[in-house]
Amino acid sequence: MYNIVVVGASGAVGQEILKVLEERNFPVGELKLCATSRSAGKQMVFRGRTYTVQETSVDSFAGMDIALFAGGAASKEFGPAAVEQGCVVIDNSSNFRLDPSVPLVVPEVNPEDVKWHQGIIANPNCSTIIMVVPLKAIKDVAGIKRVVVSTYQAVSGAGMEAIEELTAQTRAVLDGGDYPPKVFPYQIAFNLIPHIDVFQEMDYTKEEWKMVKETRKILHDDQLAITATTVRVPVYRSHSESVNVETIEKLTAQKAREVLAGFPGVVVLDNPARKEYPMPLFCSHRDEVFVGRIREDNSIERGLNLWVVADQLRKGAATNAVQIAELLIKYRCLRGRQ
Ligand code: 2RA
Repeated sequence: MYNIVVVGASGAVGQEILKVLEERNFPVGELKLCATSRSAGKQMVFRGRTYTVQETSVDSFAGMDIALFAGGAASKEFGPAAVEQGCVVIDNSSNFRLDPSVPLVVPEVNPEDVKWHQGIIANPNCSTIIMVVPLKAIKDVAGIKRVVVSTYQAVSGAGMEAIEELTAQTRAVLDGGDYPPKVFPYQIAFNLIPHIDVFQEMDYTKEEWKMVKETRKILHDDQLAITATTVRVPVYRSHSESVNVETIEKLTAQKAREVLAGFPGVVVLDNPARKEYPMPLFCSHRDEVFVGRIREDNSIERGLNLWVVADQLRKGAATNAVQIAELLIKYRCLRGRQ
């Protein structure tokens, strides 16, 4: 059994981490739930037992094996203390993702990278995870020259308050009223916002650069040509992505379907005649990445179009983090016990 601390336990991702640990029957010994002072005192249930959320401090990690950080600034503040006290940190924030001494891991794609961790392993951004799983399947058989991706990201990617904002705003608009945006820069109800996170170089957003830089690191290909446009949509849960892939070798749509269907963690849902394709409503609360609308690109010789959907709170965050924890056990690379 392994002692686990979840930091940010009461947030959207933290709650999902607890569910995933329970569902996957993770061998949890002692469990500690931590968060900011705002959420301290809150009660949460795990395997039928009630736990009280404690305020995270540098002393939260003694005797623990794995610290799962759900996101935000906490890993910057407490990650080093957790490592010092013998934990392996699995961090869902962007704080360490591009640090060359920190592995960035998607278990179906680069599991072996877990082995060279020095105390911290980063969980990639949700939209990156969802895309790299099918990309890896294609890369293995045909190589990849270039990727063009556009995302349709659910509001829950921006946290609990964003979910509430969509609900309250939709009601207000339907009732002819007004609900000024707090989380998003504009009204999200009945709208799309092509702006996730802050604007950075070349007028791309940070979310768009994450998809570029993290994908190159996970696929071990610094030269990969990849460009992204990320968009927030008024959907509660599950991110969707239109992915155009230019391959090095020709890959027919039929062969791509077979390759994707045989890849771990992927479900192919692709039957136009029967109106079968992935949609957020039907892919939520699942751990797989769903791929459909698989077509040969009509405009180039070796290209494919894919429509990819996955629950970004599960595979895009909590499930991926718990899978990394499972790899730590499988590869015997926890720090306190070998
Ligand atoms: C979002 N990618 O959907 C972010 C969450 N990590 O806003």
